[in-house]
Amino acid sequence: MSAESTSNMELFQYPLSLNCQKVRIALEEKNLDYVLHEINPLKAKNLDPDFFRENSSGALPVLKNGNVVICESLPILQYINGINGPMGDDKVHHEKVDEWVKKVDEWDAKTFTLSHVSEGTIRFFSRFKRRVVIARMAKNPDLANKYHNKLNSMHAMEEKLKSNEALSVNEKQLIDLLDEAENQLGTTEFMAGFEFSIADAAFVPVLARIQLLKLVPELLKPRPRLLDYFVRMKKRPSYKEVVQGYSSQLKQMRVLVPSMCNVAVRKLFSKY
Ligand SMILES: N[C@@H](CCC(=O)N[C@@H](CS)C(=O)NCC(=O)O)C(=O)O
Repeated sequence: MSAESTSNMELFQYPLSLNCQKVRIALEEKNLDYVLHEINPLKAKNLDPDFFRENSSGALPVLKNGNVVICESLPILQYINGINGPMGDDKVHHEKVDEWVKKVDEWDAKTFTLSHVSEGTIRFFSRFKRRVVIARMAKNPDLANKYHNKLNSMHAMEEKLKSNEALSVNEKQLIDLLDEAENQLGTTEFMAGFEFSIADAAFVPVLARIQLLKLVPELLKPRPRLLDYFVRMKKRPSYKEVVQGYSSQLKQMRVLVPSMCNVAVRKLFSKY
């Protein structure tokens, strides 16, 4: 049993982010209390100096619990799992949980998602974001190095999206994950045993992303056990709470359109 107090738990996240969904599903499944703070990366809120100072990759999610600050979804998932004992108790294979969450983490969800978004949309947001970083760099000389690194990583992502080789490695990694999951579901109901665990919390948003990108016929239909698993997962309150509101392109537009308008106006008036 962890003696960790969870009364001050705060999650900095963005609801459309796959990595944030993993962590939120784990929090919901564990029935933990937490306060949500929405940081919209499309509007470059993750680059605001106060947030960026504590998390210089600017990436979401970030979990705070008192003095504990954890960036990156994998260590956050592991931390949540440790609170009051791991999910699934003796009904899950804990080594398998560990292996699986790492394997899902190794697959770059951001690259996969962006490779299915139109070049025009990516250009619209990334040009804006670049200008925000440059403006912030000038206004916050103490963070100049960190903003400079962020510019480099944004550039690296743009290059990665142009590389057919990088994209096919990313796709192959996903196919391997799906094949392994299909195989696993031949012996257990969940990804690492007979109960829901963080292995499932990490994986369910991957399936939701496949659905969002309309790739079910290609990626899930040939894997019937996975399809059935996804139907079962969608019935869970955690899915309904965290993912359902953002599970179709139409639903996402409710969130994306206001962000696009905000960015368009700020570009028009050079408000970075
Ligand atoms: N490895 C990180 C990846 C986090 C990540 O890429 N987050 C995206 C959203 S899914 C993000 O914050 N993007 C905004 C940015 O990097 O500026 C994790 O697992 O937490």
